[in-house]
Amino acid sequence: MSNNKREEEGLFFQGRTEAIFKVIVVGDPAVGKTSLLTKFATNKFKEIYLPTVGVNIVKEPIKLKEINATINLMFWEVAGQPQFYMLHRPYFNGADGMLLVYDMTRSSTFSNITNWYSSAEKFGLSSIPRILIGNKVDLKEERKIILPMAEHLSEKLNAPYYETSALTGEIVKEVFHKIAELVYKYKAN
Ligand SMILES: Nc1nc2c(ncn2[C@@H]2O[C@H](COP(=O)(O)OP(=O)(O)OP(=O)(O)O)[C@@H](O)[C@H]2O)c(=O)[nH]1
Ligand SMILES: [Mg+2]
Repeated sequence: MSNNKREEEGLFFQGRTEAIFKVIVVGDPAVGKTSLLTKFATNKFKEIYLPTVGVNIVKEPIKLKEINATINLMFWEVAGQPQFYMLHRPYFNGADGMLLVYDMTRSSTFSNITNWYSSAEKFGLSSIPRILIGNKVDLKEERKIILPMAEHLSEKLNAPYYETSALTGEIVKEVFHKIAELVYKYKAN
C-alpha cells in the first residue's frame, strides 16, 4: 500500500469516528436562529428574512481553550413556522444540547419559549444542557422584555441567559462556546 493511500484511509477512518454532538436551535419564526448560526459560522448578516424550510443544519468545530480540545457540534435549526411542527420529533431526537431563542422586541416569542421547552421535554430532553438567548439586543428602542423577566425564566428553565445580536455579533461567539462547554461536560459525565 502506498503512503498516500494509507494516509487517505487514515483520514477517512478518523473522519468516521470523530464524535459529533447534536445541538437543536429552537424558537418562534424570525427570532434570528438562522442569523445567529450564520454570524457564528461565516461572520455574515442578512437583513432579508428567508424562513427556514424544515431544518437548517450547520456543523462547526469549536475550540475549548480550558480543556485544550476541539468539540464538533452539529446545529439543527428547527424551522419556527407552524407548518413544520409535525417534523419536531425527528429533529429533536437524540439532541445533546439546546439553544432556546426569542426576539426581545416581540413578547409572544418570549412567552412561547416555555412551549418550545415543553416540546423538548415531551421528547425526553429535559436533562440536556440548554441556553436561553434573547436576540436583537441592538434594537434598544423596541425592546419589550426587561432583564429581570428574562432572568426569572432563565432560573426556571435552569438555562444560562445571554443577550445577543446577530447584526452586530455581540455575545454570539460566547454563546456558542458556552453550549460547547456545557455539552462537553454533560457528555463527559
Ligand atoms: N436588528 C436585528 N435583526 C435581526 C437579528 N437577528 C436576526 N434579525 C433579522 O430578523 C429576521 C429573521 O431572522 P432569521 O434568522 O431568518 O429568523 P429564524 O429564527 O431563523 O426564522 P425561521 O427560520 O422562520 O424560524 C431577518 O430579517 C434578520 O435580518 C438581530 O440580532 N438584530
Ligand atoms: Mg431560520
